[in-house]
Amino acid sequence: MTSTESPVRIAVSDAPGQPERTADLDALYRRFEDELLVPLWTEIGDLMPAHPTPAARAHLWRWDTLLPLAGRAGELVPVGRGGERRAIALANPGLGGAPYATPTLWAAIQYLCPREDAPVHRHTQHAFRFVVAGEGVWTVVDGDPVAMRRGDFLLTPGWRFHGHHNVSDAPMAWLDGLDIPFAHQTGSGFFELGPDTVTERATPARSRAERLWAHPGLRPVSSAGERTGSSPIAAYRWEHTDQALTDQLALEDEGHPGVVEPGHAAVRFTNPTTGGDVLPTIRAEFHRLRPGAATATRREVGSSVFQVFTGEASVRVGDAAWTATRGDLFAVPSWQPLTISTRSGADLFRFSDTPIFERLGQDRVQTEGAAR
Ligand code: GTQ
Ligand code: FE2
Repeated sequence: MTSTESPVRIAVSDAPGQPERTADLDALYRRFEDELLVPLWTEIGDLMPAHPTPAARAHLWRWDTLLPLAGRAGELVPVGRGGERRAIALANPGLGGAPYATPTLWAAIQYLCPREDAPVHRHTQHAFRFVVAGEGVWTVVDGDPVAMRRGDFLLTPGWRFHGHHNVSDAPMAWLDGLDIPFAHQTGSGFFELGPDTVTERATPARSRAERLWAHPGLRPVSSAGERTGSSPIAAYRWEHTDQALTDQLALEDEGHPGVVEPGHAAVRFTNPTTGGDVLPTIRAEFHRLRPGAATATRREVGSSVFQVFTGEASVRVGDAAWTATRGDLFAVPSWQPLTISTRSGADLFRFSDTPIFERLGQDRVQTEGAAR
């Protein structure tokens, strides 16, 4: 479109302090457009709202819908070089069809057929896997095979070579979480193929990373496997997560502190070298609500994705409300008030981009209208 036919996109606002619309003013605004310039005074309400008004929307994806579609992809679409992974991403309805669960977070269901391999590659984007059901796949991270089983939370920090192989006779599906949208929107990602030769075929119950790093309150005196920014623990096993949550609720029964709020136990997966988050860009937590419990209504800066692990949860995010059951995933945009309650009791896995905002000093949390 040439400058002569382009309409003046800039609306002259009725706001106090704005000049009358005149031919001179229109000409000025047209010149701004020609020169790819935008004055702040016409945009400020949108650009700098009083509080976050994210484009992303609260949305629920049902596991009962996702799993059969992933299985159908398993029948029709091979896994190999090029496509790399049979991963199907959640696309937030507010983000224009991009494969972004939120502006920063990728969430996908990945599916491997029996005896299938996903080839080795590496990327600077940080990744984790969470297993809502099934077993039989080993993810091999820098040559270290890591078993994936129900309830496990597994890490593939950025720039580690990784491939997956299913050694069993059953297909397996799991949740992938990565900071792909953050890397894509900021133009900060790198990617490299690994060797085409198939990876390590061993299937140990515990990875070398766990044997070195996953002992409560203990770390090796050597720095083997230690990296800045990411946890060296390759897998956080369900038995430990489950026990921590069970213990929190038992302590509550005995009148001792530890739960987040009545009937709500929660743990955060941490980097044992720092006590901080497992990945530079991603926080991961596990929440357990007793039957009949409800969370306070909370909003916070940054976005998150939840997956129900067990039970049935009534979820309210802003104006949206759903009943979510096992495997269901939902996105919570920045600053949207979130409340979760349950009649049956529920376990929920959660991940978020909070570390980004904490690092930048932009984190805020508000519970029941009271800033903390
Ligand atoms: O398993 O390596 O969902 O590289 C997206 C990108 C999974 C993986 C995804 C990936 C992977
Ligand atoms: Fe990958």
